[in-house]
Amino acid sequence: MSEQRLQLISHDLCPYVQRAMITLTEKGVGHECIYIDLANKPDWFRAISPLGRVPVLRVGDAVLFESAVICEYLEETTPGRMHPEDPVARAVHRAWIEHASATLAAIAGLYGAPDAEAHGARRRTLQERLAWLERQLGEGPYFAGEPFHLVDAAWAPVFRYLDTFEAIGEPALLDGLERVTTYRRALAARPSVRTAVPEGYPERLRLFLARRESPLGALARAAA
Ligand SMILES: N[C@@H](CCC(=O)N[C@@H](CS)C(=O)NCC(=O)O)C(=O)O
Repeated sequence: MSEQRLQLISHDLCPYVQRAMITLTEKGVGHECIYIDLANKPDWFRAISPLGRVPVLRVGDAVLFESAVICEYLEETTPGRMHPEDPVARAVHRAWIEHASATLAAIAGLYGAPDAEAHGARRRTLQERLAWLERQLGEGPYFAGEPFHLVDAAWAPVFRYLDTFEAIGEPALLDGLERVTTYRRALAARPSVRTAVPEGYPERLRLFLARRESPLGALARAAA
């Protein structure tokens, strides 16, 4: 167990921060959480963050950045395995964490789509990513059955976006994807997932979307 003081530098809407939060909660690791405004990054943050992005985990004097690196560090240094023992299975999980990141990029593409045509094309890209997940998933409830793994912490924030998209009127994205639908439900019920975002998250996300000049932005404004 790490003896050093852990400080997580966060942003209230960041899906990559959620991965670290979920991992910290699953492993019961004490930490301090500091939220920053990414539109107005504090000088102290610029001074320690080479990429200027959250999450950052401070471990004593060391600065860790990139959510995958942070989660792997926590995996290695704290009790409770969240990666499979088998090296091939572990590599498969890491690959699907990458796919979750590509899916988050597709989500950002969707809410940033400048017009209806781009919106349609980007919806299809996102649905293709999710269809790949459908083919990969087993009986559930999680990615690899009953145990909750790091790969599950990586996918949970994907579905949190879909909750808000659907609440503001975007048509469902998971039609016909039964395993993904079951997975989404199981993740939403997990306590570590529920507590990975601050109070008022759905409305904060709606306001973030409402500032986008995009079809999803228009839906978010209309849902006020
Ligand atoms: N690959 C990174 C992505 C992190 C990321 O994109 N963070 C965003 C917020 S969700 C950020 O800090 N953006 C600020 C910026 O790029 O200036 C990770 O996995 O940690």
